[in-house]
Amino acid sequence: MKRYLVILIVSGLFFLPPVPVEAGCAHCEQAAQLAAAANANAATMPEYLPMPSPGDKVPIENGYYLIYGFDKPLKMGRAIMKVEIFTGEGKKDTSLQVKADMDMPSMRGAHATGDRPFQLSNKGDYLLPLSIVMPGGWEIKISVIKDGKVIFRGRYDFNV
Ligand SMILES: [Cu+2]
Repeated sequence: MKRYLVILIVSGLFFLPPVPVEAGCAHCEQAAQLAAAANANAATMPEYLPMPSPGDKVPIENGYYLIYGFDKPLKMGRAIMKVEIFTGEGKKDTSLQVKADMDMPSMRGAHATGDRPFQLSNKGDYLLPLSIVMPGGWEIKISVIKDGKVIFRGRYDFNV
């Protein structure tokens, strides 16, 4: 009789409802996953160093440099960005590819253009039309590509 009692009590323990361990925290889990993904992205994201002012020489590599500028002061509306690339001897190199990605850091993604290629002009300038649709802080991130490899990354931040 006593033995049955013990068995009853012990087996009863197994039927206790399990303690709800962090039940209903699917949301926390999702937030943690998103944060982890963002951090992983940031870690693999290439760095764009701030460039000297428009009109100044920006060193690239092996003596190469670029000079960038705009067809007019940047304000709301359209403008054309110009990039010239020079060899160490000061000759224009028109064999490269230049791309730019533009966005407003304060509302990242809202006006992001993605990487867009500059077009080479007759004068050997790399040109890209820009569209500034909102007052505030903007960034332009440019990449110079040689034989399919990025050899330079730089950024220009401005306010309108
Ligand atoms: Cu905006």
